[in-house]
Amino acid sequence: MRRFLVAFVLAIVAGTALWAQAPRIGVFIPGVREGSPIYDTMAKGAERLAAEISGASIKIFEAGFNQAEWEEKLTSFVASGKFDIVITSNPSMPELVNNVSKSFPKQKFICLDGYLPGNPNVYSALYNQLEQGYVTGYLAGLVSISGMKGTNPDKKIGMIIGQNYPVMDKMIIPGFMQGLKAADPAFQLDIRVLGNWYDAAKAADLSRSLYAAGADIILPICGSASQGAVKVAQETGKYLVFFDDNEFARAPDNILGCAVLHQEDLAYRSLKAAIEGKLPFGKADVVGMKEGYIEFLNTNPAYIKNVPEPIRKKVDAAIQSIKSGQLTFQVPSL
Ligand code: RBF
Repeated sequence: MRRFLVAFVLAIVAGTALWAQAPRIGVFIPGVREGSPIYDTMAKGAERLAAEISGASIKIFEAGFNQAEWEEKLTSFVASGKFDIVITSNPSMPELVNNVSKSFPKQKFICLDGYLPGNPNVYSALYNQLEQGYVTGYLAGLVSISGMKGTNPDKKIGMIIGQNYPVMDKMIIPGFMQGLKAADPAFQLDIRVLGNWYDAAKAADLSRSLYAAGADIILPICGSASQGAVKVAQETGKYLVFFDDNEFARAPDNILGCAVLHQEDLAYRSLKAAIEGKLPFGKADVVGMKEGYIEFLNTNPAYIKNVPEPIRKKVDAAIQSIKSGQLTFQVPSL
């Protein structure tokens, strides 16, 4: 009887786990890990989990900046048959994952920073970047009109983006714009498109031209090219706000605020759930401030030093109304 019970319990445990053997995790980076925190943190989350499971293996593959090659590279990655689960990230990946999934119907995927409901082999999670944009824009607008050192009377804020894509055009930019307008409806957003995610020299040129045109604060969303924006902000005594990661250390006097994505935790938790047989494949989640996956770093010492208290209080109030559900942002169809 006892032996039967043990066997029964073991069978249940094995049945709930997705795989009988130690998990083999594949991390597909559509770009380069270095200099892009959104990819680096995904890889870190996967590494953290793999380190906790005895026998687990992990391979991190960087597909590089040529987007035309990604689908073929993802196909080879999957065709190797070496992975129980493949995790990737960015809003263009769901479509590629969906295509590759048709040829490899046994392969499970996790797609972060993307939205794809309905494929039974894919779990995806999209950040509500309307919220992230709103808080960052609100801060930028309030500082820009504050008259503090480094600002000017022009109601103009700059943005440098790697490229246009639906999440950028329908969520990040509109959210940021809405935040700016909440500070003052007269604000204008001057957006420059870099055309890639690595050219720091060109990002520096675009920053100089934005500051010269009257922007006092820039939001760079351009991967490792943001190094150029950091350099110019420091040279000119102007400001930056950041997405994705805690970037204060890169320019503690020039970075006003960081609205981070907890991508490491999302990668760790979704992989862990997949391995335990608990991840709802086929589902697409939307996560934001309430769920704890978007956070504005309002207690960072650099933020407290750089931003006057009355502005911080207004920003805190905005964060509170988002977290309490008083201020909501409907995710558009992408
Ligand atoms: N963000 C990066 O930081 N580095 C990249 O190399 C990068 N490449 C991207 C490529 C494509 C096709 C798309 C759609 C987005 C890319 N992003 C990249 C942006 C990223 O997904 C995210 O929107 C921003 O980091 C803002 O959170």
